[in-house]
Amino acid sequence: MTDLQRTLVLLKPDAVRRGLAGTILARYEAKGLAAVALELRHIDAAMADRHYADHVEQAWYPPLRDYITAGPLVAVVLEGPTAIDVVRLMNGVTNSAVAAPGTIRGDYSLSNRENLVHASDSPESASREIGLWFPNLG
Ligand code: FUP
Repeated sequence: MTDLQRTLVLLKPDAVRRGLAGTILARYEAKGLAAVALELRHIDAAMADRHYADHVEQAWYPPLRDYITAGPLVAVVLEGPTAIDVVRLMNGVTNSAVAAPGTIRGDYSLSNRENLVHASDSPESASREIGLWFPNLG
């Protein structure tokens, strides 16, 4: 299938802390996406800086770094047809307070920072992020 894609998804520390990791992963699976790599990780500041390389200069980055390193998260590579856009649609917009009901952020979060999930936003980002998180994935 020519539109088969992989995307890097993080079930961020608030998702794990709140016991929502399984619920969120189940939604992706029910949609038809397959996990091809999955790992519980507690990352340090250096890894956070690599993952959020595009954001490290933002004023809101230091609290974001504190949050993403505060506890374990689940890193997942999901695969399926047009997976990159599908997962972004399922996640909803960044600010959970205005994310549409029916999306993961819209259903389970009110926060602009603690918004439960990350997903690659383009094929280039997916390639970079999958290489960063799962360097041995074939
Ligand atoms: P998204 O692609 O929806 O995950 O959002 P961005 O890449 O724009 O931002 C990455 C993360 O930075 C968001 F998930 C939450 C955090 N963020 C803030 O903490 N404050 C902001 O004003 C914007 C984003």
